Amino acid sequence: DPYAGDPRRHIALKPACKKPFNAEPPLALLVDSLYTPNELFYVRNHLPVPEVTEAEYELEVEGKGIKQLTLTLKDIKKLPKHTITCAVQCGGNRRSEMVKVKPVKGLNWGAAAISNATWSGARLCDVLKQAGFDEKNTTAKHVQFEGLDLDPTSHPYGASIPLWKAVDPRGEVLLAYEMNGVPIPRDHGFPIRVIVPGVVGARNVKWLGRIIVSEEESPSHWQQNDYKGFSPNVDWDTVDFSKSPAIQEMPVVSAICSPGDGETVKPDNGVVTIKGYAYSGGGRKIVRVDISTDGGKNWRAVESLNSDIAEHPQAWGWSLWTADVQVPKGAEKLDVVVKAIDSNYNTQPENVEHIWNLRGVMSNAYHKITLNIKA
Ligand code: MTE
Ligand code: MO
Repeated sequence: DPYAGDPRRHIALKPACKKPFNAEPPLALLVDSLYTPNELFYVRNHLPVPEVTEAEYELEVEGKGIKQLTLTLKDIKKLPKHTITCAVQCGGNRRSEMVKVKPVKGLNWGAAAISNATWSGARLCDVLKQAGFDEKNTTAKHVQFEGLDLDPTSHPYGASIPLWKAVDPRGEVLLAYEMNGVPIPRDHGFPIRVIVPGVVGARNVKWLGRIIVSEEESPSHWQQNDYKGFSPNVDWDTVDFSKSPAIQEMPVVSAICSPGDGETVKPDNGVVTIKGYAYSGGGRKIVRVDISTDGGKNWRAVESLNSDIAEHPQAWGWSLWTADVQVPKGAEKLDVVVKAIDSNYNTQPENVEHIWNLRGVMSNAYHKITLNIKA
């Protein structure tokens, strides 16, 4: 069993798949803290977790216009240490809502394939500088990452990001060795993972083994033939993956986490408290979350919106929000709807039908739940 060496996991993580291990925490636990505890952070592995020791760990750095480097963990820790708050979200978060429209290929994620943490490590731009990288002097356009996790044909997990994101210090791409102040747990990339702030989870390569500066995007399956969007009518007979760009920055999204869909709640003095998260890619800050309790006829902004202090265009973390909603006298149910607005004034699409795609990615329609009211 190639998965026999996988780490133990918290019992609260609900697996969507056990081998490879993929799991999300219960939605209600997500809103308990701005920084998701490491043991509850969602896990998305495509392959067995590699066994890497601190002493043996090596990172290869190579490619267009740079000198080849081999770095140990010690070498990486000698570079200036940088800490950021950053959410990581799977491209398939909230996929299960798309599945209700029409089947899609992919893990049946609920709305908790996203979590938020602080990450510390060396900046990728500092590592590239150490390798003699000079932007004026190169035809490179991408930076590729390879994991130390291998598929059955010995190909590593891989992804790439545009060169500008990698070399701009304000892009804050990290080779992270700490998550919420402790060494990164095995499931999340021990001892080094790339954190690409504002960019889809898939490019945040765990167990980083190699960095390649190149003219081409990563040739990996996950860059080329996965994690791309399509029109609702494109099916598996007509799809051409070469025609769509790979997802990088994610669109604005929000979700109601507590209470859960279909729950029966007892108002306290006629009030029910509703909590959730909101997030946007590309460092766009959440500026407002709108809530409706009558299925979208009337809206108001939630009164409490919390995030770390980072501002657009470096707001890499998520926001948690709380709304105290008044339950009309005699109401038996509430149709709660939320949508978030980011600092570019982008908002979410109303209907999931209109954004359905065969891989079930970027499922960011208005989030809707129904609550039953106990008199
Ligand atoms: N990196 C490696 N090496 N192998 C993987 O399977 N999965 C990616 C990304 N990095 C993956 C990886 C995907 S699709 C996501 S959504 C995130 O890691 C999940 O990160 P997490 O498990 O820390 O939440
Ligand atoms: Mo993912």
